[in-house]
Amino acid sequence: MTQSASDPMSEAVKKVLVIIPTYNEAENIGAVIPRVLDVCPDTNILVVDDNSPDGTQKIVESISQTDQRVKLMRREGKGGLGTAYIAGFKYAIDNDYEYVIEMDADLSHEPGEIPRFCKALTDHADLAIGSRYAFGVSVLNWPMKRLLLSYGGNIFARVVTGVPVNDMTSGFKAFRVEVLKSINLQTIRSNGYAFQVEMNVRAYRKGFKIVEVPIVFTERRVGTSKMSKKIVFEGVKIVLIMGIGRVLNFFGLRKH
Ligand SMILES: Nc1nc2c(ncn2[C@@H]2O[C@H](COP(=O)(O)OP(=O)(O)OP(=O)(O)O)[C@@H](O)[C@H]2O)c(=O)[nH]1
Ligand SMILES: [Mg+2]
Repeated sequence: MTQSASDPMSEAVKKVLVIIPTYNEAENIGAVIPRVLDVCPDTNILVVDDNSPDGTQKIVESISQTDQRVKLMRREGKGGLGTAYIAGFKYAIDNDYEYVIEMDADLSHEPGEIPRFCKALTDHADLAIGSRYAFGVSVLNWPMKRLLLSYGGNIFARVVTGVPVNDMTSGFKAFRVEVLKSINLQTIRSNGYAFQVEMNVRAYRKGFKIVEVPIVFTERRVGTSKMSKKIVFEGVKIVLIMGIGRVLNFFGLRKH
């Protein structure tokens, strides 16, 4: 039997890497890894840890010793989400992975959604974004203040950058590796939420096909948030810079 491009079985032949950045996720990482591997036994997982003081690395190390699908990248100190992902993307490119999934460690992202992301890529998307705002709002247990910040920030990012995506800041998404290869990762400016926006803008401006896959996002139950005012300010600044770039492009004053 031949397999068509949209045949879910053909996903099995794709080399998939799930990248999970961690900082102090000892309470979550031991639960999330087996759940991902349960749903997607053929994937590999790369945990990029920034020398978490709570012993996250020890847990990952002990899993990786008995399961070759699990890999640990150790970084010297807290360098931010963006640089952690860029290190993971380089690993994916160097090791010939074809699909690269971004996912948080805190169980806000349901591993059961990963096959839908892979299917979206197999069905010709280049970037599949797990969207909390595709149909109204699908976020559980967030305080109203946090929801308004995220929802408002997404409208701001969408309007200013002109990228037609409802959830620009989602950290649950899947790339074809060609997208990552085509973006000059060294020139990515942002490190917090803006990192997600910047990757989307770069992919969109290069003409890659972006689709949103509706997801339900659940607030973390354990561990602490790394969200800060600094991350929010960085987001506003980077979005405005990208908006200026858009205007310059429109008037032909800058090449991308
Ligand atoms: N390697 C690395 N991972 C990080 C860093 N900051 C955050 N992370 C991880 O990135 C993922 C997302 O961070 P969260 O703190 O959950 O941020 P968030 O999801 O935006 O916010 P909350 O869920 O509300 O806490 C988690 O897996 C974190 O452990 C960092 O500086 N380095
Ligand atoms: Mg989180």
